This record gives sequence, C-alpha cells and structure tokens, in this order.
Amino acid sequence: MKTTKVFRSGALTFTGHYGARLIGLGVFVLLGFAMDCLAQGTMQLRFDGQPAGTRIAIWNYSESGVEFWNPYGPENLARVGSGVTTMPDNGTAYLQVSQGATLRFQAPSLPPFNLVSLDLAEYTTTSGPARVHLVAYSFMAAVVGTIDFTTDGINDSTGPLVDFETFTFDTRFQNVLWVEMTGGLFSLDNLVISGVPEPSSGGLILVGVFSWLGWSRVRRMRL
Ligand SMILES: [Ca+2]
Ligand SMILES: [Ca+2]
Repeated sequence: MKTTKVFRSGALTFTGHYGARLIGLGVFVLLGFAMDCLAQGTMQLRFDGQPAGTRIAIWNYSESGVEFWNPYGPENLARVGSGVTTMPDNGTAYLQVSQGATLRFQAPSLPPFNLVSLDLAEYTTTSGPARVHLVAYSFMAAVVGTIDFTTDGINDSTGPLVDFETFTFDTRFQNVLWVEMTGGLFSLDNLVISGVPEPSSGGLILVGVFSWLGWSRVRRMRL
C-alpha cells in the first residue's frame, strides 16, 4: 500500500512522490550548478598533433573551443611539428605566425576567460628575437590590457638550448573575449587560460539527475 506524504518548501507544497521527486531534482540540480562553479578550471592549449619533422601553412586553427586565425590579411599561420630544421623546438608541435600576420584568438563557446601564460619562441634560427605586441579585449571592444614580449633570441632548433620561454600575465588580463598578437615572426605554444568550465562539470549535473532517477526507482519499488 502506497502512502501519501506532504512536502513543504517555502510557499510551495508538493504532495506524494511528485513532491519527493521535485525536491530531489532541485537538490541535485543545485548540487550540479554548485559543482559547476567550483569546477572553473584552467586550460592549456598545446597545438599538438602536427607530425614531427613537418610544417604546414594554415588559415585557421581550433583547439578546445578556442579559435585562432589572422583576420586582416593574406599572411597565414603554420602548424609546426617537432624537429623541423631551423625552427624552434620543444619536443612538441606548436603554432607559428608568419611575418606581417596578426594572430587573433577567441573562444565563442566559452565564457570570458583569463590569460595566465604562454610560451613564445623565435620564428627561425636566423630571425632574431621575436617582438610581440598583445592586446586583450573585453565587452564593447574595451581594452583590458596590453603587453609587449621580446624573446631572448636563443633558438638552436633541435640543439641543446631552450628555445621557448614562458611569459606570464598580470591580473589585468581578466574576463577577456578576444586577443590580438601583432608583430609576426614568432612561435607560440602552451597557451594557458583560466576561468573556463571544466568538461566534467556538465557531466556532474547529468550524474546527479541519473542518480536521483535511480534513487527514485529504488524508493518506489520499496513502497
Ligand atoms: Ca605543443
Ligand atoms: Ca628563444
């Protein structure tokens, strides 16, 4: 025999199993959103996948929802694998920006992000230090920060020297919508951004819902 139970929540009153389900669903969805907030994570874009010893010119590149391209001219970008003669090398693939090209990136499917750090290197062994001017934009094209990077000029390709340097951003670079890097003749790897949802956060909500459904089914079988 099934019993009727009354659940009261503020001004709302639910009756019987529907009340239990609504309250249970609310709890799990709130838990999911809470976990979503806690799961704001950091993402590292590695530009990997280009085979070692190869280089290919490209018009655009996308990784984990972040899109890269040159919005202003015919100068293109390139994906470079490790171990390419005269190109900097860190044992992995990376993105290269040719002379005169502007690199823009944005993440239309993600909330505004924070810039954390990036690795930069020269273009080739003979191109000298890379000089990059970076501007980060927020809502209404407001500039949140500009910064200039100059690399050390050290690039011995596959030799023993360290070609890439890590540059970190200060706290100005928050809530960024898109970024432009001008100057050309540089190589980019390991771009780190934060404030992005971790892939598992949406799954946590589904786990919560399915857990509730399972709990509800078991409870119903017991009554
Ligand atoms: Ca890489
Ligand atoms: Ca260098």
